[in-house]
Order: sequence, then C-alpha cells, then structure tokens
Amino acid sequence: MNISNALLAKQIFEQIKASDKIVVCSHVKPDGDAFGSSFGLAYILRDNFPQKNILVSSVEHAHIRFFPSGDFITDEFMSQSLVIIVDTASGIRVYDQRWSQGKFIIKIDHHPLFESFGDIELVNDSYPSCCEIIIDLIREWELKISQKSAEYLFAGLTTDTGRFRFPGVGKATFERASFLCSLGVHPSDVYDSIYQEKASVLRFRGWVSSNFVNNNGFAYVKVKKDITFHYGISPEQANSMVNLLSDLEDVKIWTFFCEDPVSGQIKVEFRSCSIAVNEIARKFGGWGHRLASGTVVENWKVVDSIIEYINEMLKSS
Ligand SMILES: [Mn+2]
Repeated sequence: MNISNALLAKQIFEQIKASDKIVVCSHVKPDGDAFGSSFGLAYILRDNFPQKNILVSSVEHAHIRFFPSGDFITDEFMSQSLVIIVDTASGIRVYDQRWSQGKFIIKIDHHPLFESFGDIELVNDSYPSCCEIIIDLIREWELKISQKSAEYLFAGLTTDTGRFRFPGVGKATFERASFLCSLGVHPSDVYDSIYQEKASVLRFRGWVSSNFVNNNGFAYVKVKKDITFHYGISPEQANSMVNLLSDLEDVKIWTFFCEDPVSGQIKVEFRSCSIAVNEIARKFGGWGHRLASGTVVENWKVVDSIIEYINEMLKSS
C-alpha cells in the first residue's frame, strides 16, 4: 500500500473504530467483486468488532448463490451510520440510494476516478479488483479474517480478474490470493460454487459461439430480448459472458450488446486487449476501465452507429 493510501487507510480505520453503526454498500446489478468486497469487509468488521451493528445493503437474492442476502436497513439506521461504499465509481450507481443520508461516507474503489463523492475517498485503479484493496486494508489494520470472509474476498478477486487472466494481474494479486489461501481458502471449492452453470446458461454460450460477428478484429454479438427470453437468462447474466469472445484469434475489441426486456435499452460491454475502450464508451455516454467498460444506449440504431464507429476506427488503425 503506497503512502497516500496508508494515510487514508488510517483515517478510514479511525472512522470505523468510532462508529457503532456501519452500512456497507456496493453497486446496482452487483458482480462477484461487489458482493465479495461488501460481504468480505462487513463480515471481517463484524468478527473484529462484535459490539458494533454492521449491515450490508445488497440484493435480496444473490444471483451468485455463494453470497448471502443483503440486510434490511431502516431509514433511521442509515442516517445514524457510517456508510462504506465499495467497488462503485459513481453515486448514482450505489445500490441503496439512501447512502447520501449516512452520517459519514467512505468510498473505496478501484475504477478510474469518475466522480468524487463521500467524506473520504480511497480510489486506486491499479488494483485489478476492489477485494484486493479490502485485503490490503485489513492487513494494514491487522484484523483477524475468518475462512468465510477470506472466501468472499477470494471470490471477488477471482471473478474480477477473470480467474487471474486480465491485465493488471501480477505478483501482488497472486500474493494476496496466496495470503487468502493461508487463511483456509481452497480455490477449487470456491470455483465449484461460483462457476457452476445452469444448462440454460451453457446453451446460451453455444448460441453466442455460433452467432457472433467477427470483422477486422472486432467481434460482437447482438443479444435481442427474444434470445435472453428463449434461454431464460437475464441481460446481466448474458453481458457477464462478454469474455466468451476474448480468446478469438486476432481479436482487438469484443463487445456484447444486450437488450433489456423491461426498459428496451441496450446494455453494452466493451472489452479489449490494448485499445482504450473507455474512450469509446465515453463517446456513447458510458464509462469504465481502459480495457473493460460499458454503456447503456436507447435503441438498436445507436448500436449500429457504435459498430460503425469501431469498424472505422480499426480500419484506420
Ligand atoms: Mn470491481
């Protein structure tokens, strides 16, 4: 942990020690890292400070069955709490929009700084997963970590790094993973519970494999609402599989366009091995990491203009 983070780490710990009520919160449509960093942090704080009241604001039924359900939080509790928001770059994406009513707000995130909010912000985009920031903080604070909490953190670390594949993964990430293993995490057990797939999901993978378009290093698939309906999967689940196209030979940019059956909007996930796709995302109203970003657009016409834009970009590069 570098020195500016070490100072922030100290300030955060002081706030935690001084608070009787704490709410840990993450982003809407939570992924493994959102679940892992919020439940990991909350469970560790509960174990170390049993006299404090620590709640997690999260979905009622996690689509990754490995994780527990969120807690019921009253308005009163929220307004009396230290609110810690993890893995979330913008205030509007926080799962519980009452977060701003908290007594004191702390943001801990690994996305490129998108918007400043909170009373203390610890943002470091050199971390491949938010869980790894939590791991470094907990070690800095010398707190004890149960096997369960270590598993939550491992689950977040492994999902956000694509099982140790994505850029940014190196010595530090493996060292943190190794540290979690020393606390009793068995990676294969975690994988067994988070990577089990329903038959419908596996069949959808097959559909993607036979229906993607591949053009000059740009691979994409348009997932219209009748497809997600047919396979019985949610648009989030569909989009989380964008990296199905990552191993394609000579692919430079790969993208999933997935229609939300309720709003009719199209959620777009951009990935790349070197081209800065967050600039493309930004051009179309989105945001994210340099090599992994997304946006939401209104209709398939906009999707076609994105496709044209990327095709032109790759032609001229
Ligand atoms: Mn994350």
